[in-house]
Amino acid sequence: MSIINFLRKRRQFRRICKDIKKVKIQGARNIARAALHAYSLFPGKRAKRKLLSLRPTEPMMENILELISKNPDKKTYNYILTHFKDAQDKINKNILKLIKNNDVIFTHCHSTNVINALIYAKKHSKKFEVYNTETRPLFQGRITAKELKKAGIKVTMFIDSALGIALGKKQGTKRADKVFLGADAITKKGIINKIGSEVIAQIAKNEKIPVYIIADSWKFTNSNVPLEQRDLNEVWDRAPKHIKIKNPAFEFVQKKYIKAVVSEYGILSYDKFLGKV
Ligand code: RUB
Repeated sequence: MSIINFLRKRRQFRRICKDIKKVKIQGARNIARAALHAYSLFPGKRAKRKLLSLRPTEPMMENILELISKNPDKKTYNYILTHFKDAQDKINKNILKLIKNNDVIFTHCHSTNVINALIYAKKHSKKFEVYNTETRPLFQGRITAKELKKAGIKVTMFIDSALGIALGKKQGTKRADKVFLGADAITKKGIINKIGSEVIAQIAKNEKIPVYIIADSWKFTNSNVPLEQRDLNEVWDRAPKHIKIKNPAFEFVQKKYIKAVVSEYGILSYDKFLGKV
């Protein structure tokens, strides 16, 4: 490799790492895909360790880095990319069966698996609207709202603490018919997703609104998944000293709150999904 080529690749690798760390590249699938590309620039243990250190709650990234590090060739690289596409295509078709005309779908944060499926449903003439939450402190909900709006889907964004209003029929809003959440990790006992997801699932259960997890099955892991704690400055930049701040990025949603997992395997109850992975 020429020195110019080496420097160019190093710059690219560092840029991807920075963007993943800063959540400019966000969501399990986008992170895994970017990590795959970064790894292919400098295949090896060091690159793998570095990438895995960036977002600790990302088993999909771990799964694909495991795959590519065992067979660091073009064939495996393409196999992984094809999987992402095929899984999403199947998820999209399953979502089409789930959405009824005039549904109000509630979603949280920004999930590529969820958004692509909603856009597919819209393109296939489903009439529905979306309620979403802004998702403090990094406002990924704004990305969701913008992408849905661009696709011609009616979207209403709520502040996070208005969850109860967005889900139940209160203060002039309709009742949500379904909750669609993405997942960073799927485990035997439940899923891990953006902070707020557990409260959403609990309110939905009280309101008898079904919660669906829309996710590629490669997010499944048998390992213990650490829950990422993020920089306190994201919550309050230059906060006065001696104020303790917490910034948990993710939380666990027990499987008892989940009506079904919508993956490339179909729309399956949690336990049936586990039987497939
Ligand atoms: C994103 C988030 C998403 C899942 C699934 O969190 O919680 O719901 O990652 O996303 P963050 P996808 O913004 O902190 O990465 O469907 O894109 O894999």
